[in-house]
Amino acid sequence: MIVLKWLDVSDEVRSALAEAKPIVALESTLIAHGLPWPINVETALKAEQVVRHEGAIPATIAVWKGRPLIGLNHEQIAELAALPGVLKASRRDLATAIVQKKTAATTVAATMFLAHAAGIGVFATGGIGGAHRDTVQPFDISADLGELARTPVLVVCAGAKSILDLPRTLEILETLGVPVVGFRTSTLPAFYVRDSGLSLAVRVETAEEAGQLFATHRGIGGAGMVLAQPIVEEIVLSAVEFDAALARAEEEAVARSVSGPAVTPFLLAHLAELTEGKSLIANCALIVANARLAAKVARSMASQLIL
Ligand code: PSU
Ligand code: MN
Repeated sequence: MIVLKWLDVSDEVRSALAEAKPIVALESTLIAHGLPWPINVETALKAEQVVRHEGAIPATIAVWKGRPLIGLNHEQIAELAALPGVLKASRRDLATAIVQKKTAATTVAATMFLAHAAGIGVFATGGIGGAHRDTVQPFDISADLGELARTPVLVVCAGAKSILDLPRTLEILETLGVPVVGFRTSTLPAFYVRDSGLSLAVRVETAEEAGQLFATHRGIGGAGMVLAQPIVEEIVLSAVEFDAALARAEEEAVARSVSGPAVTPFLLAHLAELTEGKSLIANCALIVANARLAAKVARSMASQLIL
């Protein structure tokens, strides 16, 4: 393994890397900004637990007091979850967090970047960022998309929230050469909602197939790939219920001129209020389910020698 001077790797993750054990990276923006306390810490620990249960090693990633850290311990996760005003670091913010010795939660983009720097190829989250709707945030396109175009990490998620402009997000991913693979679905899942109605070019039925596809994409010089798994049926929000809540949250965001990295956390917090917590239950369940699937894919990749 390459040991980088600017990157700390926990002992457990370090030995898992050395022994080529399956590892799943987990992000921290959803802990610090995506979910409220204490649901955030419970969800983060549950995600780690299911990864272990599937026989892989979890590596929750953040910047800890100015040091990018691969593999936060439970105390650090709990501290991050309760810390007010944590920086939300995308890729552009990592150097700032290091220089200013800040503790920062990492987005999908920053987590992919750090996971790859440490030698980890599989990553689970709730939803990726994307292109925001023109009515709310024109020109706001998440750095997650650009990172997927250049960093060879598999991102297991429940698609993206329909707070985003999903058709545009999917088009951008296509332009950037990022495969978006449906896990037992032929359409893009939309986070709380199982089906966005947008067709995907490829679907797989098993974790092994997903692992083989990603290994091949990477092996031929491709970069990131999205594996999108729909939320389980029992806790899905109805599209009508969700759309109404979203419309109100968006109006609020426009009225208060919320912009930049604050947009997603603002919309999420308002959705939770407007759906009386239902969006939160759904959010946690899908994060845990994605962690489980990512662990299965990581395990299958560790046991196969593809390309
Ligand atoms: N989508 C969610 N919940 C989240 C995020 C996205 O449903 O918490 C977080 C992820 O960390 C993602 C980031 O990478 O928001 C995207 O932020 P931005 O649009 O500012 O790039
Ligand atoms: Mn943005």
